[in-house]
Amino acid sequence: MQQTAILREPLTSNGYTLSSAPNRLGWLVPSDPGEPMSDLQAQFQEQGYLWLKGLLDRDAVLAFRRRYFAAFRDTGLVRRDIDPVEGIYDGADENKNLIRKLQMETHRWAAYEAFCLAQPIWQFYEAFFDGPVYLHKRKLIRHIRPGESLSTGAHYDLVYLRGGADTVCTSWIPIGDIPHTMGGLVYLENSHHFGRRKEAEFSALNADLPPEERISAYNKNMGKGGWLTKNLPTLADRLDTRWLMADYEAGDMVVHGAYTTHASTTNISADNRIRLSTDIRYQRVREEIDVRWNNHWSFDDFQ
Ligand SMILES: O=C(O)CCC(=O)C(=O)O
Repeated sequence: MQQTAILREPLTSNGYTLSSAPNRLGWLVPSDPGEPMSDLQAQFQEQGYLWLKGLLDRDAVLAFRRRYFAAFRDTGLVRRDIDPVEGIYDGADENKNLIRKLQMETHRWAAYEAFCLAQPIWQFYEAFFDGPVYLHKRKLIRHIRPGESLSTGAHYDLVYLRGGADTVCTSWIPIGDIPHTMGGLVYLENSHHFGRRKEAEFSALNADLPPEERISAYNKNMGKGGWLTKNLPTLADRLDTRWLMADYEAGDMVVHGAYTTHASTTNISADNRIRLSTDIRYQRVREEIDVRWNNHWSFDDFQ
């Protein structure tokens, strides 16, 4: 039986309020990374995602959170009088230029590279893919302020990675605890089937476009920014399914497939905490790699 999600405040995304009816909102199913790999693979095939609890060393994740926010201490992003690991939003006098500059730098830190290449991550993928793996160079760290009006719209990742294998997986890693009120990812239940159908439709529509356009998330047949929609409640109604939320903890890692639809909600942290997360992509090294992801993220790249 589906349980009603009891929320203190409804979740919103880009101005839309998610229904908390039990057939529209639910919880992500956690997985134990210690389970046999064949079970995890079967679960991934069935769900389109794996929420691996405690795969990573919690202290190492929190140390990275501290390091990240410490770098922003002179920008007005975080409160200076509190341990940066807390990531408490200041916002009184934000130096937006300096924040942008530091964002470019943090994406290029060797320490960030090392974080993304932590042994539990690549070893998980080697077992999951049953062979040597590749980490895409283009990786994203996102800090989301409380109340920030723009959330990630509903999309599946293949739209941005069509130049490579559709077996590519995303690791979404909370850097710090991210309870559902803090705007972490929500997943549309069973949407990996929908994603495949949708991509077949896009392929047919894109067939006559020049090759570069055909694989672009921004061509004339796609929604703005490659998103399917910003209207999460209507999408769930249309597919008669649920958005699945979670109380993520530092040490967790979610793996989602290239067709699994996901989005984010507004960070409504009661104590003004900034959501920090990274999303990075792993795949089999032997399979086709989308060359457009062969460089570090920057503000003016394609996404
Ligand atoms: O963290 C977000 O808001 C978006 C992340 C995302 O779209 C992804 O992990 O693929």
